Amino acid sequence: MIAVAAATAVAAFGCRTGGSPVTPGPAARPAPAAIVVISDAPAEFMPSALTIKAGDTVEWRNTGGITHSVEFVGEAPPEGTASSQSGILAPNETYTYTFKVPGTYTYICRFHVINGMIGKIVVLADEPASGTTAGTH
Ligand SMILES: [Cu+2]
Repeated sequence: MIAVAAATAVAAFGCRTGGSPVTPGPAARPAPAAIVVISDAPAEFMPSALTIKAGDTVEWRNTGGITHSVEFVGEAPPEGTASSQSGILAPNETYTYTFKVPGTYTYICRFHVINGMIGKIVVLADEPASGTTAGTH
């Protein structure tokens, strides 16, 4: 029964013809798979640790009243070194980055790293949902 249901779900999900478009809006910018909220008091990323899949886009939103930044450190940054740094993020500004390479990426806010303003993005390989490796961790 479970196998039949899963197969049906995959078939339905995989069929994109004949239905009405589900994704409105401009296609120029991919919709973020996750949002990290940046706050002032305390200065932090929320959530500070995030797990996504390769190909997912993360959006950081500076909801505070002071400037912050998102800058990858440590391990090799994801593709596009130049664009993997947000630069100065003024209040209400956002920064988005699409992670294409699996790995664990640590980032900081240059202004508040001394206060522990550090975040982590874990990018998992975008495997097909076959379930063959499920339950290994
Ligand atoms: Cu900051």
